[in-house]
Amino acid sequence: MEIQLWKELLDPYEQAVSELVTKFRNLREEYRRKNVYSPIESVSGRVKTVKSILEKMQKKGISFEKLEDEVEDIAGVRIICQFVEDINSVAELLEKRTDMEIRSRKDYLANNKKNSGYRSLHLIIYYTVQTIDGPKKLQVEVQIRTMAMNFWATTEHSLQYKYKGEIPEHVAEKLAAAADAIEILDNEMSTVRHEIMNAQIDSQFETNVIKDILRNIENLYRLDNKREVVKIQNEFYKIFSTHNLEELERFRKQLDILAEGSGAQSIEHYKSL
Ligand code: 0O2
Repeated sequence: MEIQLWKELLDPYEQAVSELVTKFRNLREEYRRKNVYSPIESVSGRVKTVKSILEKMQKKGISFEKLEDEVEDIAGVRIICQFVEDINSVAELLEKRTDMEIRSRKDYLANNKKNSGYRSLHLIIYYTVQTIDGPKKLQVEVQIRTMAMNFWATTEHSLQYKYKGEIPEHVAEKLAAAADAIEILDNEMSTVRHEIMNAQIDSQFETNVIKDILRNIENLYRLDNKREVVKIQNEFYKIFSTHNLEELERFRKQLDILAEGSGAQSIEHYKSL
């Protein structure tokens, strides 16, 4: 048998995880910039440890020749959502992308939760990384779940480790009860989903409006009568303290017109070129 070069094998998977985490985080930022609710709350990723790969190969009787085909989660990316409904939205987003292809889907949601109580949606995707030796097509497991599901899975995973996969009956019962409670919690949260979504969109909108106002004030300060700009800034602080979003938006529009008239916006434009 030839020597297994683990680093060489795993490096492209590290690259895939790093690229995918960045891409999914960028999606979340794009939603936020556009004041649209993001179904993605947070993203993380990991490459399976050699110990964990070897254990899986042993458990499932997988040979080294079949390792990359049959261990589907050498690279893993986890997308956390706020609400159960967001999970399918994220899956649809992935289905539409041209830089990945969904190979298979494991739905452990709703009525399909595992006996342990585990709930999550897994998409096994093909993703190609460009290496100095050319393109390499890899499998990546994308786990999509809510924050509550993630809390349960992370805790249960630690217990699996502690008890080496043999969780005692009385602990397993507690975990099963906690899994049921988490399902109820997720369903309860779904009933106030629209209210929470609207509150978050408003908050993000306010953040973006304030960012615009401060950028314009800074640009005007570089160009205009400094005393006038200090007055504008004071006016902004006054409106800000009222927490009136409509007033803040009106102020932003006025400042936009002023900044455009004095060429302050173009400073930003040239700076970004
Ligand atoms: P790690 O440390 O995350 O890499 P199986 O044969 O059931 O073990 P299979 O067929 O390879 O798993 O695929 P499956 O069911 O999609 O599981 C892959 C991963 O999903 C697991 O990886 C876990 O991360 C997660 N998972 C699946 N079932 C459970 C569960 O009951 N509890 C928790 N906490 N996580 C689960 P690994 O290799 O187990 O671990």
